[in-house]
Amino acid sequence: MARHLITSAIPYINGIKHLGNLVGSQLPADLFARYQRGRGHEVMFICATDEHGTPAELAAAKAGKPVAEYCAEMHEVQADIARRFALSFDHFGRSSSAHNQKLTQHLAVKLFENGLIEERSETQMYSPTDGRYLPDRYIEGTCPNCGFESARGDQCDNCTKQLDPVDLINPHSTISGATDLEMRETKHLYLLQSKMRAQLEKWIDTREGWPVLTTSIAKKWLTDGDGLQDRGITRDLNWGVPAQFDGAPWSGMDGKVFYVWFDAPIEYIACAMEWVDAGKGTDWERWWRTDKGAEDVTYTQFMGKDNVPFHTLSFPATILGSDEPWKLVDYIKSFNYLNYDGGQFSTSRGRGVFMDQALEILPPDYWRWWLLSHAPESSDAEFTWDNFQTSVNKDLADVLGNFVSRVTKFCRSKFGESVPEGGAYGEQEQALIADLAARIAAYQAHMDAIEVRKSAQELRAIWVTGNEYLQSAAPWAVFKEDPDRAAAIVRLSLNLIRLYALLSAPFIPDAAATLLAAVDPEDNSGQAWPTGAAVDFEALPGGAPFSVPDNLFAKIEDAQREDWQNRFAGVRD
Ligand code: B3M
Ligand code: ZN
Repeated sequence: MARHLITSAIPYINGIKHLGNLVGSQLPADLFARYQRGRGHEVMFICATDEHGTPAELAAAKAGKPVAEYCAEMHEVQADIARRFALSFDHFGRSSSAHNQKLTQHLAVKLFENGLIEERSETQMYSPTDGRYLPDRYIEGTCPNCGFESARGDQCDNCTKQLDPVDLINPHSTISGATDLEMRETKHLYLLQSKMRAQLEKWIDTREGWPVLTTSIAKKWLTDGDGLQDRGITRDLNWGVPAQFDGAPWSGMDGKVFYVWFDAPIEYIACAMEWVDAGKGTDWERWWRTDKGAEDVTYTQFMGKDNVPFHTLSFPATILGSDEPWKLVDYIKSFNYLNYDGGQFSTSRGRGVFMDQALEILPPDYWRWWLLSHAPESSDAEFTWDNFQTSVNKDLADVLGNFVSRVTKFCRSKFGESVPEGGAYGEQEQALIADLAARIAAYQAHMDAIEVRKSAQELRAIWVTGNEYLQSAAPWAVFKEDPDRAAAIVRLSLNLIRLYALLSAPFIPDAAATLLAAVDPEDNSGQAWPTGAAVDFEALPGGAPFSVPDNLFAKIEDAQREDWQNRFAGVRD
């Protein structure tokens, strides 16, 4: 039994994620976790909310709540939506946990001891009125480039020019509006990534079979002049992992916290400690410490392409630089962007469908199927309502749903609610079985390689194969002349439904559970993953009870599609 550690990029706490976020990390990670569990392997699947940094502080201020309270609430909201999307995390943690704070501080000390963190002085905007140094995003003023009056300290939203707060004309604090800002000298901690270039390059060069998208981004950052610069890892904020703490080998970092991207990936590890605290397991070290059993773990990360540099360079720099035996990632699966109906999804403008809204209009399996079968793997992909309607209606309703409904209803009307006995599988059945065996092997190979779209295509082909068989074997036509022959056809078809339930569960877990409960209510056949000789077409023996499941998938009507298209075109309130 193999052991798989699987992490999804941890979503920012501020707000509910849209479908583009979902398909770029959490959903394909869930697909892979469910598949590996289905294969009988041991899985630790981890995700969390990313709670620190300016965005969290700003969102809390906007909501009129203390930031800790805001984060606690939003964590519950995101956890609930994840559950409703059937995301099967073994634990959904919080980067603001005590474990993450402790581990982040511990790793920073290790890096310092290894000569990879140093203190540097710099000048920064200080606001006497607010009594604090202001991070770039807390300063606004007029853009020197285009004259836009609300340009941020780091960037002008009007002309997109990257800015430094000192470039702004008439800068003021966005907290108090104060204009009496002054430049003062302050200290920050820097991670000396430049010292680690050779080690990181060697590590990346020895990764085998990584997707081109992942390695090309990593390589670009390594070799481009400004790629692997030393990086300030502290910020002037209150909300975060304090940079000054008992046992810190530096002083003068009061009022500063670690940069959110420094502590966020460390939460992957801390989350496993939270998993122990939550009583879900006992031994996190055998997943994360190569000196405690994690050397035989396969660790796979899922993320959108914008997160790749942090996972191929920054986080490995932390891990390698600590010189402690932490498990490093074995495979990074990254995704391009999903666009929305002729433009981009936009959180700030509320454009597109967000996870909570999606579940208000349709069950999770509809979304899971469309998103995964259209995952933006080799290039960006686009969600359109037309395409969504077509693929739900064809793949789920016409192909899978219709097959199940025809087989179970026909059986009930002619043979009653038990698997028909009599007859034997003939040539046509043997041909189907051989065809399916090859397709199942192909499906598994794609799933093993985390080729999400190809897996979906093969699964769809497996469903289609059953439909075509049923159509040509036509038990309704032979029933009168040869009821035994009809019985064999229906028995095989019921077994196909069982097979589909097992194979489809990673994509559409709810529908799969409904199918399995319908055709094998007593779980006579076991639920082992159907592979090789275990692809059993007589697993449901003659005489076993079954029931006709409720209509699995409803078709999307044109009127619904138009209604939703209009509803989600505008701005979310
Ligand atoms: N929260 C960005 C994002 O959600 C960031 C990922 C952190 S992964 C350690 O896309
Ligand atoms: Zn501008």
